[in-house]
Amino acid sequence: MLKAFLLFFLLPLLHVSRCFCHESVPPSERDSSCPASSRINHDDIGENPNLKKLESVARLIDESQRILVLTGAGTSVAAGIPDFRSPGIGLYDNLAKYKLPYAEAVFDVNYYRENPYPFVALCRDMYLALNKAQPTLTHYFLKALENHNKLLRIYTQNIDGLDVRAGISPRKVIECHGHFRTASCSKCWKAAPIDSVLKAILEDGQVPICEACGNPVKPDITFFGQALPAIFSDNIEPDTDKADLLLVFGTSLNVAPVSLIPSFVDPDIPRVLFNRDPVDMGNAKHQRDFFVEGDCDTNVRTVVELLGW
Ligand code: CNA
Repeated sequence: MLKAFLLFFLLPLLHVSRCFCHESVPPSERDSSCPASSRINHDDIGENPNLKKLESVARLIDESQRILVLTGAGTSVAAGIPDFRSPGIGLYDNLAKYKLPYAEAVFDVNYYRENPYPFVALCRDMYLALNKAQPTLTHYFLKALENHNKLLRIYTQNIDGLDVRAGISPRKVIECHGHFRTASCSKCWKAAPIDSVLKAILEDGQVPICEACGNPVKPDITFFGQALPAIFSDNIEPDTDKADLLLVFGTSLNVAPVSLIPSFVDPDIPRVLFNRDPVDMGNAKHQRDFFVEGDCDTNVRTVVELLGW
């Protein structure tokens, strides 16, 4: 009920602020009585500073059947796609040439209707990078979760389509912030043919215009101020109710309503954050949180070796 209430009010994409570590691992979770750890080859794993914690994580994965996954831009950084908020290298620190009133304006639907040129210019660079990118080790790990019948669903904030390109079934992936496969008007929401929209943006450097109302058209990636795709609200409540483990990868959890997903799972469900930075997952009632610091691919490699997959 609370989830439905929050989702109703937070359905439009919103920016929120977070920057703090939430970790509470009871001592019982910190030992290494992991069934998978009997298969460890320490020579292969090397000196991962998170090894003890990862043994507990591998045990949780081994024991779970309905793993819910939440991914963000950090999952695809190793594929050559910059994230938004990493200082210096993230997209938001490299937008000066567009003279935006604030960084997020480039993805704001109201701003786009008034001034579509910054997004159109950015889209050309972004789309080329997305097209060249190949799935990362973390994407293939998620595919392995599906192969082992452990994957309930992936909620991704990414718009790069790399989950499906890693071979994960589309029905297992919810693209919370949309994708580049379709397009529509930013005002009347009439669908427009994606091929001509991409041609206008990528080849001609032009703003695609809606034939019905004359406003700028854009690919169906979700902008701030826009509702999330219905597939998100249709599935989030049953999925968070069913989950027996939550894995979160490479996100600053700064964008609502996706940032609420970790607080939607029951407090007794373990939550694992794989991220370079500490991030608050919300809901202090959770007693079984793990923060695995560092690059997700590095830590996922260790988990895979611990699991013997
Ligand atoms: P963000 O706010 O840029 O946060 C990324 C987080 O990932 C940060 O906390 C980083 O420290 C962390 N990180 C970076 N690299 C790694 C790594 N290799 N391993 C582990 N952690 C890492 O991005 P969010 O995803 O939180 O923000 C949501 C936005 C980003 C969504 O609306 C996306 O559409 C948007 N986005 C998507 C892509 C993509 O599709 N690949 C790229 C850039 C931004």
